[in-house]
Amino acid sequence: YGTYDCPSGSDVMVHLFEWTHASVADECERFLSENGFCAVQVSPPNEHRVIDDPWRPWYQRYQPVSYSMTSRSGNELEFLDMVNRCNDVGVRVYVDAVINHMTGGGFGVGSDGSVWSGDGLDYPSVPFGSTDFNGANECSTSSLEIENYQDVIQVRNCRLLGLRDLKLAKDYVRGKVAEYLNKLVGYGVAGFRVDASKHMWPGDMQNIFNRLNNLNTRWFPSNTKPFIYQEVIDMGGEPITASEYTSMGRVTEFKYGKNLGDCIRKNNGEKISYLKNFGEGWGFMSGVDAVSFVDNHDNQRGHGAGGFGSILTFFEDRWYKMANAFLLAWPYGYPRIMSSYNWPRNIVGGTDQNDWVGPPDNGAGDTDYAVCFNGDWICEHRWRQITNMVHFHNAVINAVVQNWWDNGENMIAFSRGNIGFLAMNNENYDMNEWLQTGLPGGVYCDIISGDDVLGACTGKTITVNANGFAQVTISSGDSDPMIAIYFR
Ligand code: AAO
Repeated sequence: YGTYDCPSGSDVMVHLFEWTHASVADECERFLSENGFCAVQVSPPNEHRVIDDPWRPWYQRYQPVSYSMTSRSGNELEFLDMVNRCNDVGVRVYVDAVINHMTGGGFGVGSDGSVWSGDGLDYPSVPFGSTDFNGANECSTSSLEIENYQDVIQVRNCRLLGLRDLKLAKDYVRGKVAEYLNKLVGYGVAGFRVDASKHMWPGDMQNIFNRLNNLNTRWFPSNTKPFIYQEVIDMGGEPITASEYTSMGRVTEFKYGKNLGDCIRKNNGEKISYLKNFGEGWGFMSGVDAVSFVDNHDNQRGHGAGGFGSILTFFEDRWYKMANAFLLAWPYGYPRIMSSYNWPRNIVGGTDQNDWVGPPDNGAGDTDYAVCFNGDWICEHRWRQITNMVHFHNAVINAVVQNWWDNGENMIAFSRGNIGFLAMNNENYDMNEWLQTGLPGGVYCDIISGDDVLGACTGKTITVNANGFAQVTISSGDSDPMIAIYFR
């Protein structure tokens, strides 16, 4: 576990949050495969609660009802079709696996027609019954809720946000979870984002992972285990740490987006020149263990960790492009690009009043939504500056950082060996520097301001002399105050 093997020249994943299976399949064929994406993370595909109040929030999909396969994104056949089509064009599918818990309280009928009762701890379609959940014997709080993140037993045996906490110590429960994951592996799924991993005992998770089958040999080499990355929010200050999980797979590094956001926003005197040793030098987990990202589906709306004052999202598009350019140019972690839908964000007293709003059209019966740039779907992964940096990332993958330069404040530049060069100006005055790019002499196309279409550059050009030097000018008024060039 914890290894991943992308098709060569593709080394980035994208989270197509709340896209339908049909739209993901189309996107694999028409865009992701062409643009160097290794994998797509899809929303939980299993049966989930259907919530009326508020109306069909995105988060209903984090309340499993069963492991049958009709969700807001589509049905089982559509899921299979997506996995087949993405795999056929070399794009891996990673499933967001919600295995720590089932629904919150209440009762109802799920997205695939199954009855459920959180009140009665009854999920007959699995089936899970009351003895399959942690209760007063395992969890000491009278509410059965996690009340104190300093208490490891609470965090893992009590309920997260009221969500009925599966007794993963039990063989039967482990077996049902493994059966679900193996069904997906059989379909051709290549890996899992494991939701709420902090709330599961590493030993329980290891037991389940040990039961996982090898990947489907129609697309993958024999004896290849699923790629695992675990959602653990470790900002420091809690007894549960990311390091408890790294032996089983990668772990989400939430410090990355918070600290990068702080530097770009210049919070508390932070500067982008401090990014010189971004990563382990900042106390992050080792890059080979990490999934790195600017924002995720939680913290872009104030859930999870990070905070609106730090995390950058598409709502602040200029800064956001700078952050993603850095993410993709800098060697740390397995980068994940967020791809969002729009919603009427309305922050009052630190809380987004509309943090619940689900995807446009509620996905109801929809097969072909997720049309980029129609105002509803943001498709950050298709923004030129981001897509082109995915190509840059793949081109420089094996090259080390060299030729770091900064002005001590908010101008930086660095090369990746003799393959790629990035410069960024986050000052409110122009940058005009004679810099070593590391690159062979020639005329290069800046892939931030334009595209290199069949050798014809639609953006700025940068001339590198025979010694690798170039005059780098970036106006502080540029809509994207950076340049990126690489050798092809
Ligand atoms: C919904 C309703 C609830 C209701 C529940 C049940 O909103 O009111 O009780 O249904 O009916 C998502 C939504 C939830 C939603 C849930 C189920 O976000 O709002 O609940 O679906 O529909 C913790 C977990 C982490 C989790 C995160 C949201 O550790 O795993 O909370 N993320 C995942 C998913 C997420 C999903 C779930 C889990 C559940 O990505 O989408 O929830 O499946 C501290 C802790 C963190 C903790 C945060 C938030 O963080 O360290 O572990 O995350 O608190 O509670 C600073 C600190 C940082 C701290 C943070 C916040 O940044 O540095 O450490 O402040 O205090």
